[in-house]
Amino acid sequence: MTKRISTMLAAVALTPLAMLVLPTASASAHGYISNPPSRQAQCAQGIVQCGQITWEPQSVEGPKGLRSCSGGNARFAELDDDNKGWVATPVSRSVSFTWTFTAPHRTSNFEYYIGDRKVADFDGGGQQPPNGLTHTIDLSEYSGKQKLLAVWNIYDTANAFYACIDLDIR
Ligand SMILES: [Cu+2]
Repeated sequence: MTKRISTMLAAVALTPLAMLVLPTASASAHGYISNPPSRQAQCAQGIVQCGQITWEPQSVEGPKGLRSCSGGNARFAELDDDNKGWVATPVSRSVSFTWTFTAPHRTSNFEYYIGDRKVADFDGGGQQPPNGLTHTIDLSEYSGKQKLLAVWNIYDTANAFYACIDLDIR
């Protein structure tokens, strides 16, 4: 067999593998709020000791409409535990939230909740968000320790990504 033919055969042999790998890679391309550090960010940074979420803080994906920190994922259930020692970040009453995307999905909108109340909603226009996207929210009606839930609703799937951020509003 010539070298050229064997190279061609190797390329043919690799193609089905690449086709299997690529959709998986794009499906795992998600995001989370990195600053102030969300619960999954605190896991990833080793601020709090956690399980599987430590290695994939961008993967808290679940059906739209949930109001939980884990997005309904049993393997990330510890994110719902308010007594796990999350560090509440001291902030002033105007707070900027920065997203890290491992690759951006087209976006319906971003919602922010404290308790049952929606405190902010940003339209995504069906577009891919820029990495480092930052939303600034007025939280002057709140003070002290608060748990804020951020929801990233995806435009072209039934899913959303969830992140809880523990704040100490001063
Ligand atoms: Cu994704």
